[in-house]
Amino acid sequence: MRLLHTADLHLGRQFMGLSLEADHEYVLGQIVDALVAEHVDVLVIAGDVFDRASPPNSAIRQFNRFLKRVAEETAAAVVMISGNHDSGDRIEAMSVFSTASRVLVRGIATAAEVPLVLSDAHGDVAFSALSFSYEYAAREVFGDEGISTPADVITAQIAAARAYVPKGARWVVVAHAFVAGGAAGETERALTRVGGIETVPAEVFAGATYAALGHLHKPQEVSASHIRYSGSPLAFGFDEAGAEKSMIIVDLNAETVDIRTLPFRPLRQVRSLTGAFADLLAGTPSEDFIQAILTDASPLIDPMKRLRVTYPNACHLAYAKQARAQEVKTLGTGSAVVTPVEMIGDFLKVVRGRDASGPEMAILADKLHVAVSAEDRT
Ligand SMILES: [Mn+2]
Repeated sequence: MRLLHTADLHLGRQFMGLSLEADHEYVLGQIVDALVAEHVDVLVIAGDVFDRASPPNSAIRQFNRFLKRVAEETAAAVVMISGNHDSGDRIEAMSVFSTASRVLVRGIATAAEVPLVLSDAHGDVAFSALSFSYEYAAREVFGDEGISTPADVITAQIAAARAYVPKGARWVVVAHAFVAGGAAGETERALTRVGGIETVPAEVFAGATYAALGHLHKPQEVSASHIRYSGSPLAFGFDEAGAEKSMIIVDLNAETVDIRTLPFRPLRQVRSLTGAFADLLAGTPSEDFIQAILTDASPLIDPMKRLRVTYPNACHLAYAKQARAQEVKTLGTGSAVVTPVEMIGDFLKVVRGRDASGPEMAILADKLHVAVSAEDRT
């Protein structure tokens, strides 16, 4: 049986104020194409379908069009859960009249975690869809006041799911969680509302043939090759500039699991360009999302406006000098023995790129001495 695993679509999201609708349309089309070309049996979407609990209507219509294409143009079953950005009730609404033999949509956690069971020549495969749930909601669902962390929530969901897995069946667990050891970027939102430990140990997935995870936006396996994040189809921040995004094709064989990735082709890439302003202006014009790091020594007049002539979707600009100056914030914090003179010397070095001269240091020491003496007198 062949799965296509994706997650973190975040439909309705913007990139620094710029609409991603066309970019989403492009990758959703690639998912449909892959379902057809790869003869996929089950499409798995592991949460964060939408970017917000109340996404714009355009995003809802976009997802409806996508599901309609999956239903009409492919033979794939669909297993889908809510993520922490979704409204669980909104996702749950899609399950009400869905075809029970082909679709499992879970927006709200349930104590009756009945899987979708499909079969092939090797036997049954059970799909448990563990929707994202906050602790307070899970306490009510499971009647357990002891649930106080995301790990407690998943543990309760897994126990509920395991009870319904047919004996001898291969077991796919779909979840939206932060598994310990995974690498987060800058665009994931914390899973706990009041702080505290948000990670879940990989051991909770013991017994699963494959764990299809959502939440972390970078594609990665965590602790074992069958416990995996597909990552988001699009880069949502400059921390992922140049990173390749992909969907996962999983073949569940009789005893083994084969995993490979299919790269997404982005409509517009996310890129970071470093260089002198004049060189960047002379670069190849591009519709990509651009962050420009200028190496020019002094600030320029209205650089963003001029940059957008070449890069209409340039959306962030910084001076390398400033980026370097930000490092000064950490100066001296690692060591308790930095003297005021040394600290100012470090500051001058970071700002100007060279050490303070001997005479400068002498002036500094003198002025500091005067200032400290004046303080002592008051
Ligand atoms: Mn997400």
